[in-house]
Parts: sequence; structure tokens; C-alpha cells
Amino acid sequence: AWLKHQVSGFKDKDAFETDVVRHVETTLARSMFNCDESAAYAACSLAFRDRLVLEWNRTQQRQTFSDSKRVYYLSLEFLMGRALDNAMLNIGQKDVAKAGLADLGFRIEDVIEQEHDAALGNGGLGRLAACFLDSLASLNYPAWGYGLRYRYGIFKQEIIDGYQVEVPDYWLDFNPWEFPRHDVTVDIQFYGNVHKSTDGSGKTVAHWEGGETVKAVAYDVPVPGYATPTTNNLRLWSSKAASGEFDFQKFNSGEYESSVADQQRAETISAVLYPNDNLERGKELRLKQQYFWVAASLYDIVRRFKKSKRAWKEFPDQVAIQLNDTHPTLAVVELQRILVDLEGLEWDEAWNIVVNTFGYTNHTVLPEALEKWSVGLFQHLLPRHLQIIYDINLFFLQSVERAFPNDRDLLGRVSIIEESQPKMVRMAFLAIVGSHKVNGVAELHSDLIKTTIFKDFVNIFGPDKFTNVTNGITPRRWLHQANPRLSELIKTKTGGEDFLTDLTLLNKIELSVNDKDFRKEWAEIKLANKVRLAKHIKASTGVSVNPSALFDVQVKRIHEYKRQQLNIFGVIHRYLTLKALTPDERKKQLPRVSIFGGKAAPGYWMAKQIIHLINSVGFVVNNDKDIGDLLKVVFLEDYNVSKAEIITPASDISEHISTAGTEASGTSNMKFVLNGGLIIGTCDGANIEITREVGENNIFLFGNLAEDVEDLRHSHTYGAHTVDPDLAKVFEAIESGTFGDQQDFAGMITAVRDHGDYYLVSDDFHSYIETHAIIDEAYRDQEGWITKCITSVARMGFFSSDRCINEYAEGIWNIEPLPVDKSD
Ligand code: 26Y
Repeated sequence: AWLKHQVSGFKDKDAFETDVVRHVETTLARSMFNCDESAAYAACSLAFRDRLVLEWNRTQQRQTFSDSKRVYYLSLEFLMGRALDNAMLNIGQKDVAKAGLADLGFRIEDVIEQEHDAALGNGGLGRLAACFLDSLASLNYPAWGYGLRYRYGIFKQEIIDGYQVEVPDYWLDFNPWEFPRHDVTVDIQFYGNVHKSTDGSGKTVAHWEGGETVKAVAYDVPVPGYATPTTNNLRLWSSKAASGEFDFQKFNSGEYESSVADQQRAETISAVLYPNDNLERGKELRLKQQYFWVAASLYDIVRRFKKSKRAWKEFPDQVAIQLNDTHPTLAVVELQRILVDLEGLEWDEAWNIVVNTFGYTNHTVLPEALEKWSVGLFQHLLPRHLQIIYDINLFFLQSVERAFPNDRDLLGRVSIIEESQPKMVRMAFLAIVGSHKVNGVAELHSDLIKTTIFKDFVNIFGPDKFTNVTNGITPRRWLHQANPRLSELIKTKTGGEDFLTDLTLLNKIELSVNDKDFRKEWAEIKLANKVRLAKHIKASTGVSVNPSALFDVQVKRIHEYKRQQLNIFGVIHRYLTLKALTPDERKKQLPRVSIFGGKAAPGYWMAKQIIHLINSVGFVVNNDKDIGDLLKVVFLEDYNVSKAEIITPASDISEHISTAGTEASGTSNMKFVLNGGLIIGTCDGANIEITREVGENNIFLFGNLAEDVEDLRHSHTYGAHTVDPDLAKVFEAIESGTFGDQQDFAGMITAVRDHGDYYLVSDDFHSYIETHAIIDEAYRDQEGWITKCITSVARMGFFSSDRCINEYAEGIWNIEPLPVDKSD
């Protein structure tokens, strides 16, 4: 028992307090008399961190000694949010902290609030990576995340006069959750030239020489599992000038300025997260980020493997690497380079290892989001990698030619090099060729990639290489942490906390769907969550909203394909309809609050126009005396993970209304339903599987199907495009200046009316409006509504990221959990 493996938490609240006081007085060098909330946050975090690091070290030792296969999740984005609340809950000692902090004069909520979100991501893809890390640790899988330690995360959004303004997110001022590893560094090379020579045996060897070198420094973040001692590692790389602080030679020879400039240029690599989501811009610095991160991570992974003294062919038995979208695809090339150029393996032997090591997850079919890099840029920045890509392509095309002789069109279509002007490297094709499995993130999406963008590759490699792993979310953060009262209530009906590690146990609450007390408590919790959000709305926008109104929420990145414009046009339609009623008729209407949130990429003009229209509509509607509480429209500034934790539990209806076939999965749809809200949505992404699970009666679907989108688009271009009559009235209102200068919104209208309505806003408008009317009627029947909500939550077990991670582990990574023997 002297080596007891369990989370060594605090014995009691007094032990916790002692540690907090010690950190305030010694680590922070402050006195308890002037300990404010931010110092309390710091000390509380340090106290919990101390507990975590012990388990973290043990976990790493256990994984090393057991010699088991590990998965490395490579993602340019990890949207982690806050760490303290999560750590307290996963260790199971939030109540201890709450009592201890109360003794010291603090409310735990205020202390938690002090933490700056770790916002190293744009949206769904980055948050998915964070949910995966939580599940990997909670399920005791040997796993590491690898990413970049951006000095600036996603920008902070301010709304000024109805417009988005971007402010830098400097989040590293005080971050107790990261550990700099100044001893773990890797030199990363860029530019230079390739020379070939012949070795003793007559073999040609490539040497990549010259260029510039930048240092990668590791920063480690502990990732605690829920109710397990397993604490995995997230390693983030930070860039630094290779010569140390300054180039001393330059410094001493009087070139002080240029030595500083070199240093700054090196540090620029990890300075900022690119804020585009689903829009590729082809910037050199982004390719530099990708190589810097991939090369450092692979060096680290290979170094660890080499310590095991195994033969190279065993590499894929020890290592699985998952590519989160194409952003880390250079890893395929880099591993091949390490094996062939540095380790001297034969090409074919090396390539076998590479392919068996990698898996690739695709997150989009949108053409503008598919990564391509110009051959010229590659030649300049990574000359040896370009040669290797050409060789990979050559051998691949030769194999295609053998299997499908004389099909030149096919060779052109699948070539990793696009023969355009300029020539481009197609990263998705490289990722497919370099991986043993390719997966989409929801059933419809996985079918679509097989029949559209990757169709030829299904013919070439066979259908088994392509698979589906439907996304999931962690119920720890998205139920237990975000909605503690609902979690407590569910616990009483499922017999304990096991549902948090086996979410299918939620089905037990369906037995209580008619239990009066249960339903009453359910409704009270939803109302309390709405009251909380109403307070946040008041504080951040000044608008008072009625918590008993129907809360209709759309929070996600602003993008034309996600169709926030459809939503706001629908809101305008509702406003016009209300205005046309008599005061008596109005009294019979259902009060609603339309809540929007989300960031627009700084260069995405149309997305910014959408934000401006939402705010302009809000300004008019919220101040219209005829309307009162019947309709409020608010835009919540700076939507992020910690705000999602307040917003998600407070929705009655949330909107997942992308043009069918465009949203790969969506994950907030899962979060809203898990928190007892219903969905209005299109037949797209995971909405379809949510419908399968919860039943058609418990979701509000509308709109055209994916299979019809192409024909509809065609009919716009070649036929006369008449706008839906109700939508035409909305346009009239905007154009007559009802919401301010119509010029400000002209682009949104012409996109639909004159430029082919690519996203089918007009085609789906009628069905959208009708469905909202159905929702009003359904909501009036509060008892029926609550039944729908409870039934839906009961059936959401499938959408746990635990299920999802188990599918990856079995079907793609071939890894096993490393059990923790409590009596060890
Ligand atoms: C190439 C670069 C500009 C780029 C950067 C970020 C491209 C894409 C992205 C982010 C994509 C993203 O967040 N995709 C979302 O992934 C989620 C997780 O799988 C899906 O649920 C969601 O439908 C998809 O849009």
C-alpha cells in the first residue's frame, strides 16, 4: 500500500486551506490580508496543480514502463477553455475547495471566473481536440496531444456600434497550468538547399543544408482524467531564436538591432493562431507554423521510440499518429524524411511504416477550406520535403497506372500535385495516400467524402480505408461542469455518477419521464439556467430579457454556410408579423428571445455584415414599444468556451441550420440537447444521427436535403431566381431603411437575390418560418415540451466523446487502455 495509485487529493478542507495559504504567502509572496480574487485563483490553482503533477509523473512512468502503444493527437488547435473547475471536478474535490474557499472569504464561482480561457482554437475542430483529450485520459488511454503554444489565442471580440472589433488575446500573463521544459528543445530547419551524394554502397543520400534554424521549446500541460489518476500530457511548442536570446556575434559587432530582429522573427512563428475557420489563405507563416510544430513533435516521438531499442518495423506497433484535418499533413513527409535520409531505411520499408502509423480525419467538404500550398513556396521553404512529395506522388501514380491502365484523366484528378498555374500541393490527397485510415466525422459527412471529393481514392484504395467516426462531446465539461444541478438530478435517477463515464446510462431517466417531482425539478433547473443567462445578457448588452420567454440560441462561428443570415431574416419576418397584428392579437403571441454569438474571421466581409445586421435589428426591435417582451434580439460578445458553459444549459431551442451537406458534423448540437434543449435543424451533419437517437418527434427538422442541393443551385443559375415572397418582404424592410442604412446590408441581399443564392437561403426560408411556428405551438404545451426534453436527454448516450474515442482506439489506432490498479 506504500505505492497507492489514486488521485492524492486533499485530506479535508483544512488541508486544502493550508496549501492555499502557503501558496499565497510563499509562491505569490503576498499576505492573506491583501489576497484578492485573482490571488485566490492563483493559489487555488497551484494547490490543485500540485496534486495533479504527482499523478501526471506517475502516469508517464506507468506508460513508459508498460511499453504499450501510444496515440499522438496532432492538432493545430486545442480549445481547452478553463482548467481549474475541470481539474477540481475530475479529481472529485470541488466541494472541498468550495468549503475551503468559503472559510477564506471567497465564493468559488468568483474564483473560477478569474481564469482566462485557453482559447487556442477557432471552433468545432479545436474544441473536439479538447474533448478528445478529456476522454483519452478518462478512459486511461496512453495518449499525448501535440500543438502550438500561441502567444495570442483567438482574438477577443468586442462589439462597438454594432460592428465586430478584434482585440489581441494575450493570455499568458499568468498561466499556472503550463510547465516550461527548457531542457526539451528541438532545432528546426527552414529554407536551404539539398545536395545529393553517393555513400559507400553506391546509394544516393540527400543532405538538406544551410538555411535558418529556429528552436522549439516544449511547454507541457497536464490533462486530468475524470475519476481516475491517469493524467496525460498536452505538449505545446513555442518558438525561440536558435542562438539563444540574441545572436551574440552580431550583438557584439554592433548589429544590435538586427540581432533583436532575428530573435523576433523566430518568435513570430508561434505568436498567433490564424483566425480563419474553413477558409484557407495560403500564407507562408502558416506553412512555417505547420512544419515547425510537426517537425518538433516527430523528433520528440522518434526520440522516445528510439529509447525502446526496437527495430524500425515495430514503429507502428508502438506509435499511432492522428492528423486532425490536413494541418499536420507534413508529418507524413517528415517521418519519411527521418527514416530515409537520417536513419538510412529503404524507401519502401520506410513508406510502409509511415502509412501504418498515420490516420487522417477530414472535417470539411467546403472547397475553400481544403489546404493547398504552391510548389514554389514549398521549394523555397522546405526543398527536401518537396522532393519527397514528388517521389511519394510518383510511386503513387505508378501504382494507380498499374491498377487502372491508360486512364490519364484519373491520374490528373488524383495527383498530389495539381497541374494548375501555379502548381499546388493538395494536402488532403497527400494525407490520404500517407495514412492507413481516413475518417469523416458524422455518417452523412463520411458518405459525402466517399462519393464526392475523395471518390477516386475509394476506387483506388478500396472502401475499407474510408470510415466514419461520429463526433462526440465530453459529458464531464458539457453536463457535469456546465450544468451541475441537472447532473445532480440525473444522478438521483441513474443510481450514482456512473453515467458520467458511461453516458448510455442516461436512458434510465426515461423511466421517470412521468414522475411529477422529477419534471418539476427539471423545469426549475432550466428556468434557473435561463435566469443566469438573462443576468449575463443584461450585464453585457444592457438588454433586459424575460426568463420565461422561449430562448432561441445560435452560437457558433459566423459563416455563410452556417446561415446566421437565414436566422436573422427569420427574426425580421417575425418582427414584421408582430407589427402587423393588433395589440389584442399580439397579446396571444409567444414571447421569444433570439440570442446570437460567434466570431467572424477578421477578413470575412460578409460574416461581419451579418453581425452588423443582427445588432442593427436588435437595436430597433428591443426599443420598439409595440413589441415589448414579445421579441428581443441580442448578440453576445466574445463567444468562447467559458461563455458556452453559461449559454448552453439555458437554451430552449438552438439553431443548427447549415445548408444540407455543408456542416461536417456540428458538436454544439449535441451539447444543447444533452442540456435539455431542443433543436431546429437541417438534415445535415450529426443532426441526422441525433434524430435517429432521440426520435423524429423530438427534433424540428426543415429544409432541402443534401441530395437536392446541387440541382437547386443549378436552377438558380440557369432559371429565373424568384425569391420566396416572405423573404422578399424582409428584403423590402431592410431596403427601406428600417434597420439603418440599407447600403450596410446590401451584400447579404444581393448574395441571395442576384448572385445565385449559393447557400439556398430563399429555398429553405418558407420551411424555416413554418417550422418556427410549429415550435411556438409545441412550446405553449409546456408539459409536452418537457417530455420531449427529458426523452431526448435520455437518448443522448451515443454522443459521448468516450464512445467516439473508443471507436478510434479500436478501429484506427489499435491501442488499449492502461488500467490503473488501485492496489498497486
Ligand atoms: C485551412 C484552415 C484555414 C482551416 C482552419 C480551421 C480550416 C478549417 C478549420 C476549422 C474547421 C472546423 O472547425 N471544422 C468543424 O469541425 C467540427 C469537428 O469535427 C465539426 O463538427 C464541424 O462541422 C466542422 O465545421
